Amino acid sequence: MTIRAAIIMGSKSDAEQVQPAVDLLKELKIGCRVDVASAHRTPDKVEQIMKDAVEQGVQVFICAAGHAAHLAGVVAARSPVPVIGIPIASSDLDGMDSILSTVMMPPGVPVATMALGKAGAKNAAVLAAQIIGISDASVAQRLSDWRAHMGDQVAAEPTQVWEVD
Ligand code: RP5
Repeated sequence: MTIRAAIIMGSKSDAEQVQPAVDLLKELKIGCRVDVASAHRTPDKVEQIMKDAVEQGVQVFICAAGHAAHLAGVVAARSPVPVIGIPIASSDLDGMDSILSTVMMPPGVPVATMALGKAGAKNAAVLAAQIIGISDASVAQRLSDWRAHMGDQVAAEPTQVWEVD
């Protein structure tokens, strides 16, 4: 399978929060690599992963990190392809630090910042699929089917009624 997306997380401890992105990319049959590397603790590893992933032809990076989360920004500084950031709540500030670190990029170096944690991870996979789907009709179709199914599930929820005296 061709590698189309690259997920990098700042620590193995982020894995549970990132899992929805992994699951959805698999469900949509999008080839992906997943690495653990820290912008602060292993900057050389981050750079090597980036180089390898770009050579492999990835079309989007998904970067998840907590605390002063610079991973997505560091990748965006050099990436020729779009970077999606997932802030992770892993510090005493409950993720406000990682949200601000990920979203407040300076002009010219964008990071498409998702919601915090698992919801953000799922949305990162959806956005990645939309990006890849621009040039791959089969991915676009699978995403469209997935979204329709998601809508059907919500639409099928019945009305709940209860009476009070
Ligand atoms: C961040 O620090 C990581 O992304 C993680 O969210 C947090 C804690 O990392 P560990 O100390 O669990 O490795 O860089």
